[in-house]
Amino acid sequence: MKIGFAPAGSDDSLAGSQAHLQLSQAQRELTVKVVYYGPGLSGKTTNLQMIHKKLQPEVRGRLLTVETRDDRTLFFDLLPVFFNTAGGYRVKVKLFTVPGQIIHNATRRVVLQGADAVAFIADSQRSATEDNNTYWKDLHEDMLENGLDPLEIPVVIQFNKRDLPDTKSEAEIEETRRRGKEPVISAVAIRGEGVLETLFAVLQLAYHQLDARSQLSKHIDLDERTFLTQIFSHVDLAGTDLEQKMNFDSPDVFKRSVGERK
Ligand SMILES: Nc1nc2c(ncn2[C@@H]2O[C@H](COP(=O)(O)OP(=O)(O)O)[C@@H](O)[C@H]2O)c(=O)[nH]1
Ligand SMILES: [Mg+2]
Repeated sequence: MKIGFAPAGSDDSLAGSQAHLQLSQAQRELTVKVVYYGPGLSGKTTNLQMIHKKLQPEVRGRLLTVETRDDRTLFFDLLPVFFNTAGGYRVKVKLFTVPGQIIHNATRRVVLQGADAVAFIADSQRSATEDNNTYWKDLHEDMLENGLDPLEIPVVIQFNKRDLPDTKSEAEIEETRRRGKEPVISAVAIRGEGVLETLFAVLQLAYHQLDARSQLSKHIDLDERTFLTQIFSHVDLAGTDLEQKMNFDSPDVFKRSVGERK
């Protein structure tokens, strides 16, 4: 399968040496790509479905998802999120999932192409430990295959399915958190728990990655706070930790808000 990610190597792209930087000055458009990666059935599609449900229609596109009869996603899912900056740039955040159930699948690899950040969705059940480890290894291999530097592309780890019996203990998850550099988030995606927290963490790291690469704050006057606020002011945050974290009281936050599509 071919997926048409336009390379940003054209003359009008800033710092366009990296093929996965999608900042076009001519089109005044920035594309941020986040990939939800992980073993089959870990809950990647469920994460995107929950995000879609909680996003206001004016910033979200259609969630494209293709499922087979046995309820496993056959192809990738795509959820586009849009907003416009005060400086007239259109920002597109594209959330992709990989098809997980086919080992060493070429499609899975292609979907990772051009990723700015990755949310690794692990299944907390003990029976899934081996699968998680295999896919964690595959993630790094797939990154290298796509010319992505695993040391550079930020990853957030979500331990999903915390509601099920015989899952990793909190102490074990804490141990993972302590040992690695990646943020680790516990989730029950079917209930929406931890889903927006994971999205927030991965978008924050995606911003850092893009800013380090192309100085977004300087070139398109898009700072981290505005980037995150533009998205999360259009998300139903009720009952999440993000309610406290995001402070939308400041009026200048809304001055920048355009929030309309096209
Ligand atoms: N118990 C439980 N089931 C979940 C959770 N998240 C997803 N599932 C279920 O796990 C199955 C696979 O989820 P899906 O999102 O399709 O996984 P994907 O293959 O990674 O896209 C589905 O039946 C989901 O309803 C969760 O937090 N708890
Ligand atoms: Mg799926």
